[in-house]
Amino acid sequence: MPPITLYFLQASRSIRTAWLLEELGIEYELKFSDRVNQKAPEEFKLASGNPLGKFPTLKDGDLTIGESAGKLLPTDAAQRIKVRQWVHAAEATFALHALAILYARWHIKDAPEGTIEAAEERMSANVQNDMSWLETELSLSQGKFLCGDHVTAADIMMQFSVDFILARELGTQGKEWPNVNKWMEACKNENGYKKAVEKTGHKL
Ligand SMILES: N[C@@H](CCC(=O)N[C@@H](CS)C(=O)NCC(=O)O)C(=O)O
Repeated sequence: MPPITLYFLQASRSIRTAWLLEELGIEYELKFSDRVNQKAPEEFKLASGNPLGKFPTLKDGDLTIGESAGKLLPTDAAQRIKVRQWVHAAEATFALHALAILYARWHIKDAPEGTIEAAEERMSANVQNDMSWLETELSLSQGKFLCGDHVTAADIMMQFSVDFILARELGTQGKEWPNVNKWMEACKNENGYKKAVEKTGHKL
């Protein structure tokens, strides 16, 4: 069997899949690309075979898989449902709200002075709502991760979205979420995460 290949775009959600593969102990080959003008280069998109040209993309033989949501589900039914909730919230809620702000910064360059800042302040309400929800849920967890004391797919999906929000200050407006910071530290101290970062050079 040829190894699984992970197409890894730098400074992207690709870290989720690398972390997941490390947690599962699956060997993989890495193909890297940096961004050019914030985008993935055309030849990298073509090589990956992903019709959307988005990353991470995973290739396993004839199978090409996009979308970073992965495995690592607990056995307890209620906990599994919670994990699935976070897996979807990472993209459909946290990333959605934060990316609206990022795209405004990227694409509305010729707006009159102050327009983007004003729009950003309004759009930040969603991000802050999301972060407060996460802050409360973390206080209710029985362990240092989102669903107890072990890493699950919930942490792997949510970690990137939240790290990105904090690093780019997308809607944070100077606010702090202490439980979120503690959880982020716990994620970054995980062996699987550290190995993934070491192998890929991931850096926001
Ligand atoms: N929902 C997808 C989103 C994938 C995505 O948008 N990836 C971005 C990087 S974070 C990308 O490949 N951008 C390159 C481009 O648009 O050229 C996932 O979770 O994997």
